[in-house]
Amino acid sequence: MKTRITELLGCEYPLIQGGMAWIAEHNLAAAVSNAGGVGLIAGGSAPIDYLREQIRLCKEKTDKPFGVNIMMMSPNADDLAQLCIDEKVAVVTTGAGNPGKYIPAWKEAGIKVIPVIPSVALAKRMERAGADAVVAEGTESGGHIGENTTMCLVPQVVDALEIPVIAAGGIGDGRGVAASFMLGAEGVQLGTRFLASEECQIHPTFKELVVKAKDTDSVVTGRYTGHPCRNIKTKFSKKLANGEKDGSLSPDEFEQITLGSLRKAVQDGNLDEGSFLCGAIAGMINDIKPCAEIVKEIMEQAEKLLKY
Ligand code: TUI
Repeated sequence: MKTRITELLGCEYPLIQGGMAWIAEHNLAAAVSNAGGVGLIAGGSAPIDYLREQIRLCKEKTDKPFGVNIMMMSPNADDLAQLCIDEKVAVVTTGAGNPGKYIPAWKEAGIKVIPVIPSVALAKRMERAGADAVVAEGTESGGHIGENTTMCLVPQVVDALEIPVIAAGGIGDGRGVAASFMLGAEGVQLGTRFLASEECQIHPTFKELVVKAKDTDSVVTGRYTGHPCRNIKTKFSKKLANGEKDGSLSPDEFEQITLGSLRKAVQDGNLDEGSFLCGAIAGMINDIKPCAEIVKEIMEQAEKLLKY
C-alpha cells in the first residue's frame, strides 16, 4: 500500500499511532515503527529531560522512522519543539492548537510536519504554513476533540488541500482503514486500538476498561470549559458529565478536579479520580495483542477490502 504518506515518511504502511498524552512512550512508539507503521512519542506536558530520554530510548529500540507529538497547550511547547530539532526527530505531529509559529524552524531542520486538525479552515492554514500532510481527526477520537465526524471531515479536508490527508477518529480495524481510503485519505492514525496492545504501558485497569467497553461506553466531558475530551464511562466521568449538565459543577471546579486526572488513569488505574481518555471505537476492541500483530492484521484486512 504505497501512498504519498509512505513516501513522505519512509514507512512500509501508511499507518501512524496517535501521540496520546501520558500514554505514548518509547516502547509503544518503537513497537509500531518496527511493525512497519510510524510510532509517536507524546510530548504532552512532559519535562524536556523526560522527552529527550524517551527519544533516545526509542532510537535504541528501532532504526525505523518515528515521531513526536507536541501538544500546543503544553506550557513548555517551545522547549519541546526545539528539542525535536536538536534530536533530529523524523516526524512531528501537533495537537490541541495551531503550530504555525514552529513550522518554519521544523521545516528548516528537515522534519516532516503533520498537524492534527479538526476543521477545514485550520487544515488550509496549515497547508499555507508549509505542513507536509495533516491528520484530519474526527470527534470519534479519544481525548481532546473537535465537533466534526471523521466521515464528514475527511472528504472535505481532502477536497480543500493538495497535501495528503491522514484520517483519524473511529478507526479500529481494516474496515476503518479501507473506509478512510474511500474518503480520499492516504493514511490513517489509530490511538485507541494501540491502548489494547501488549507494548502499551498503561495500567492494566485502563486496558481492561478498553477491552470491556461497549458501543455506548464513551462520554464527552468538558465542553463548557472549551476543552471537550472523550473518555470511557466510569463513575468519575459520569460525575463530571452530570455536574456539567445540571450545573452543580462550575467550569472552575471541573478544571480543579480534572487536574492530574490523566496521570491518575494511566499510571494508577484510579477509577475514582482518573480520566480514561479513549475513542468511541473501544466497543469494537476485544483483545490485547502485540503491535506487530495489530498492524499486520489491520493492513492485510484493508488491502483485501481495497484489492490492492
Ligand atoms: O490533541 C489532541 N488530543 C488530545 S491532547 C490531550 S492533553 C489535554 N489535556 C488537557 C486538556 C486538553 C488536552 C488529550 N487529547 N488531538 C488533536 C486535536 N487537535 N484535536 C483537536 C485539535 C485542535 C483543536 C483546536 C487542533 C487545533 C485547534 O486550533 C484552534 C486554533 O485555531 O488555535
